Amino acid sequence: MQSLAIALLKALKAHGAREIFGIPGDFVLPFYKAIEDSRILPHFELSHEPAVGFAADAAARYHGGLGVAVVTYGAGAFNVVNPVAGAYAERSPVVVIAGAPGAAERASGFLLHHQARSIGTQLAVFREITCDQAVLDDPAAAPGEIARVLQSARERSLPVYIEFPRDMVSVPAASVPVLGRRPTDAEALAECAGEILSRLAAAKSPVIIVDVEIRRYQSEKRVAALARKLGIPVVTTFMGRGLLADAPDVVAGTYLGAAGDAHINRLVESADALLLLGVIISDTNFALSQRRLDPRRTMLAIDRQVRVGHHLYSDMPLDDLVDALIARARKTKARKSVRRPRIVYPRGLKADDKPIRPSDIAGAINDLFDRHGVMPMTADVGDCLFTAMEIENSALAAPGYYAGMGFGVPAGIGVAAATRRRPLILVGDGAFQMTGWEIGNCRRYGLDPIVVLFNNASWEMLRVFQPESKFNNLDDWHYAAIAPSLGGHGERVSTRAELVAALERAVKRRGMFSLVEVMLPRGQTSDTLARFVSGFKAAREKAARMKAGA
Ligand code: S1T
Ligand code: MG
Repeated sequence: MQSLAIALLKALKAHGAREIFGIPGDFVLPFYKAIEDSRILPHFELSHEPAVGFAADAAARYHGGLGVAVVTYGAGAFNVVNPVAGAYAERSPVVVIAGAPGAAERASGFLLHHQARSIGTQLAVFREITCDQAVLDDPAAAPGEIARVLQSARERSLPVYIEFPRDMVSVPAASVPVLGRRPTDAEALAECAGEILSRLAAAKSPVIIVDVEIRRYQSEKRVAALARKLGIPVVTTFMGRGLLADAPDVVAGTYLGAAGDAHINRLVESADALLLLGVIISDTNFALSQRRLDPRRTMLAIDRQVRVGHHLYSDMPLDDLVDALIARARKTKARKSVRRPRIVYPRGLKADDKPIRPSDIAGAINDLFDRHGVMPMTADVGDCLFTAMEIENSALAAPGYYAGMGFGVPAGIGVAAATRRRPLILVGDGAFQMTGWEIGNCRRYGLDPIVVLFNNASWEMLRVFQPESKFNNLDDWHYAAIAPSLGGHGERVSTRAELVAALERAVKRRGMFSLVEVMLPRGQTSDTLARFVSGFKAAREKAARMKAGA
């Protein structure tokens, strides 16, 4: 009979895991040995557990399966808390498998190394940032526990936690069943779809807004088909940027409220019916709206619930809902009143000796993609994420809602390892100082991402909100000069001509990572971030005036 470790690995694969990211430790060494010896899933070790979490998260976002992070007890597991919290916030199904002490150690009477307050503290912490948990301390129950937890990860598209005591790894275990999808109530589904369609049919200028869940439930193509059939334009949220990249005919752009394109703003805020599919109602998505979301004109499907006006339908999977809408929708010509605006992205960057502005980077990348094809992208928090809004709508993984720094480079490694495609990574110098060094792991896995590092020697996003603070001044670490010792190629650029040439050389250079370090002046931001900041400041002043006038 197989060991519990093998049963778990086979179950991960059967539920959609394609690879494992991890860092072993003594409490997880026996399981890690099974990972390496069994070769059931490819595995990639990184240098610090935050990167393990970010890589697993990004892999899941790109391949649509489960991300897997394997860490040791305590010191390793607590290191992965922040990326898992971000995965929870942004609905990415990461399976955390953490080693733990065995039964005999727990009964030893010792305080165990890596233990925090108590041996159970680790489970208590992960209960807060995962939707389901299992402790594999009973060989008979373990297969059923694993099946339940992995189904939760798939159904909810949220992280889950599996604690694997090291004395259980080799115990004989039955296979883990794959629990079938729970059926959706057909009558409720029909009623819900019918109500949504009648509201859309009665509207003069409806709009569909999409966000991350349409990717998490592999529904992008179906949403595009629905939009075409209904003749309704689609916009993405800030967080949903990059969705429907293969359906440019239906996507009008990204809704950024006051910070975004005026056409898109008008399209959304003048709409008399909004269908929000998989949309996280967060401040980063809607704080700059100039017209609050009105429940009477809004229909929201997220986290297996659908709210239509004041009606609530529960246990309604997004993919089933979209299928039901497509099946019942009557083909409708695009409503004349909704002119689908086209956003003009910066292109044709002049390769001259002018200094580089952040928005020039977007123009250079749009030109690069036009010449050599679009690359999957990851972005970190900082102005690089706002600059990404100026790059043609292409696949992007970025912490647009949770906004935790450090995501960009490890996520790019995760995407490269998971998809064997070559990602373009956008990262600021502050974020690179956190996890950018993981780029040194590319050589051993034969990965060759392109990294565009926005070096303004500054925490510029903080400076725009608090310009008087000196602590935003970072030192210049000369990142390009370090690249060769990490196994890659680095090039520092200061003019637009140098930027264009360096990107061209990078795209032609294969077999090692290419780091293009773009020197930017402090105090300068992308056009999009500048609009975001003025939008936030105006909203804050308006709130202060209302409070004063109250
Ligand atoms: N720590 C972590 C893990 N995530 C964060 N988001 C922050 C701190 C706060 C924070 C920002 S933006 C920012 C910090 C420190 C500076 C980013 O600097 P850099 O990467 O160089 O990018 P840029 O210079 O383009 O701003 C957000 C507001 O919370
Ligand atoms: Mg910076």
